[in-house]
This record gives sequence, C-alpha cells and structure tokens, in this order.
Amino acid sequence: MIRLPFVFLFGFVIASSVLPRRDAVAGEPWAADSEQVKKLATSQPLFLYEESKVTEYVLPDPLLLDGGNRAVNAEDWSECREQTIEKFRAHMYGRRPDMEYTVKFETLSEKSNLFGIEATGKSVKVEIKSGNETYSFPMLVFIPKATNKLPAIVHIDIREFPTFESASTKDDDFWPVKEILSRGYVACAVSTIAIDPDRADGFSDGLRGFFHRASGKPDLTGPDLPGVDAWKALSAWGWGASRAIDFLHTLAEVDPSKIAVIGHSRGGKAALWAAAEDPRFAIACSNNSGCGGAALSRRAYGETVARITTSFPYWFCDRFSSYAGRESEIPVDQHQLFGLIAPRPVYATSAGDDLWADPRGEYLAMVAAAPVYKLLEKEAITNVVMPSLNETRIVGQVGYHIRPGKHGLWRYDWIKFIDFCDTHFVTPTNVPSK
Ligand code: GTR
Repeated sequence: MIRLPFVFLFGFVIASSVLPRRDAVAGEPWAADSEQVKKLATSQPLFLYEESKVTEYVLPDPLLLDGGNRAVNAEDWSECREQTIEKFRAHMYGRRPDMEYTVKFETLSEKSNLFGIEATGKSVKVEIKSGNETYSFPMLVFIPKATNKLPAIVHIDIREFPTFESASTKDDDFWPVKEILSRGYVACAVSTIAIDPDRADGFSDGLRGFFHRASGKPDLTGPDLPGVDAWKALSAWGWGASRAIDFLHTLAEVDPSKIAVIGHSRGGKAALWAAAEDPRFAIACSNNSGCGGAALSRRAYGETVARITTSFPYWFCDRFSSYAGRESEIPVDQHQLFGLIAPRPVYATSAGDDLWADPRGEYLAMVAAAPVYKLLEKEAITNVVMPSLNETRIVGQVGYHIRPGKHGLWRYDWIKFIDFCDTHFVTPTNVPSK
C-alpha cells in the first residue's frame, strides 16, 4: 500500500522525464550498506554518501529541443540527438579534431590453435597517418573457430596492456578471452594508455598530441590543448576503440553489424562516449563507470565533478571543470548519454560496495533514458526501484545488474554482459560451433 503513491508518482515523473530526489524506499531490494555509509560519511566528510542528503534535482528533459519544443517522432529525435551530442562535446568530453587521416593495420604476429578450442589470435599495429605525422598503438584480436559470421566485443582496457603471449595463454578475469571466444564472440582489446597516456602531462606523447602536430598549428606553450571544448583523453580512448571497428570490418569472420564495446571505470566512461560518437557500435556496456560515465552528475553522490576534474583534469574538456559544485547547471546529464546510444541496446553494471561510483545514480540514469527508447518504439527499464544484488534486470534494449563487492571488472560482469549481447546478437546462424 505504501509503495503505491511512489509507483504512481514516479510513473508520472518518468513520463515527463523529470526525476527529483528521492530517498531510498524502506525495504527496497538494494540500498547502500548502512555501516559502510556511516564509515564513509565519517572518513570522507567532503563527499556525500547518505541518500537522504542528496539535494533536490531536476534532470534535463532528454526529448527537449532547443527552442522549447519536445521531440515527438524519430525525425525530431535526430535533431534533438544532434543538439544533445553537441552539448556533451561542448561541455563535457570535448570536440574531436575534424582532420583527415588514414589508418593502416599491420598484423605483427599470429597464433593458431589457442585455448584448446582452435581459436586464432592476432597482434595488430594500428597506424594512423595525418599530415606528415604518424602515430601507432597496439590491438589484440582473438577469433574463435566458426563457419558463420561472428559478433565481436571491443574492450577498452585501462590496465597495463597484456602482451600477446599472456593474453593468448592466461585465464584473466579482467579480460576473459577464452570465455568470450567459447561464447562465440571475437574478442578484441585496445589500450587506453597506448592510445593517449592516462596522465596529466601525457598530451604530447599521445594521439591528441599527434593530431595537434599534424594540424600544423603552432607548438603548444602549455601541457595540453587550449580551448574549453578541446577533446581530452576519454574521447581519444573512444576514438581509438572506433579504429578497432575499422579493423573488425576487414575480417571476413566478423559480422560488422554486431560489434559491442565494453569498458571498466574510466574505460566505461570512454565506452559510453565511444558508442555515442560512433553509431557502428551496436551495443555498449559500462562497468562501474560512475561519475562522468553512467552516474547522474546532479546527485553529486560519491565522486563529484569538482573532484574528478581536479584528480583527472585531462579526461574531460576544460569547460566541464567550471561545473564543479554547480552540477544543476550542466546543460546535460548522464541519462542523455544513454539517450544518445538509443535505440541501440545498452548495459550498465554497479558494484554494491562501490559507493564512490554511485550505484543508484548509475541505475537512475538508465531509467531516465527510457523516454528516448519509448519515442524510438523500443522497450527499456522504467522501474525506479533498483534490483537486488545479483539480480539481472533486462527490459528490451536496456540491461543492468548490481553485484556484491568492490569496484572492479569481474568474470561475473563479463558473463552477464555476454548474456545480454546474446539476447540481441545471437541468431540461429551464429550459435558457436562446438
Ligand atoms: C577512480 C576515479 C573514477 C574511476 C576509477 C577508475 O579513481 O575516481 O572516476 O574512473 O578511478 O578508472 O579506476
């Protein structure tokens, strides 16, 4: 009985796509562990961990066009989408350079008969040329034995990149190649740090520095690109992941319409933005991506805009840091990032102890994207009550789980994501051959 008003209220609220603050409903299947909240609230008093202290917020309507009209059909939506992605570029992830380049792939090494399942592996050099400059980064690709075209999963790997040798032999939970292959998927990975170094002074050593030199513009006096909306590392990582699609399109074994992208944490932020910028990604998965990824900025729960832009000023465009402490003024919020991926399927995960990433904010962002899916005549999650730990919730194009434990990309997360991809990709003709 007590639930009814909530359900009714939020049913209405979602329809009008404004989501005000709400306290956790007593007895909800998932709520942050109260002991952990108490500890964090004491040890990190500058950050918000108590749900009851999240201040009232109103999310931008994801269907609102500049000028005040609301998108009511697919044609309006494409205009609205264009306006929305421009806002994300201008205020958050920055604008990629509009420069000509060529990309060449060189297979440096190949292995066959891998993992006891006759899979093959390739270590590939991705070489980009623009102007008089050349830049390259590594990519690893593993292909299971099959007679039909296969779906593929591109992993934006944030760790020290595994060597070809270790990736083809080790059982690695963070990138479980054998598991992916046994499920009938091509496994591909690119390395964030090789595309654009994950450090504040890495600009000139990475892809962005390369494009800057290639543009023939004068040398930089500062450590990074000037301009409040210049692209930064997250966008560069997503750009690199798009080159993996270019390569996968050259492989006869791959179905080009079935390429998914996944990333963990900063890699999850990059994966969502990669899918927003490149519609060739057919599915996106963000694992524990938190602030600047799946989590709503306006909740300011756990990691905040102030904190992330101080710790990692080279991830987001410079303008984003100006929203520190004034999240309600960002022209977009992260539900609209999910909206940019619609009508394509999208999956997000949280970890129960990963309060820094704001599990509830990650979940609510997905829910608040539902009006976009609805407009595009697709089903999505609309229930604002989170699922319980270990429950997988999939409604149409949108999937989510929250597992127990800490921040991390686990085999568990991979299996759930592959299950989700299966529901969209597996057809009777691409069931893996045994
Ligand atoms: C944290 C950061 C998060 C998240 C994570 C990661 O330190 O605050 O935004 O991205 O790193 O990438 O591991």
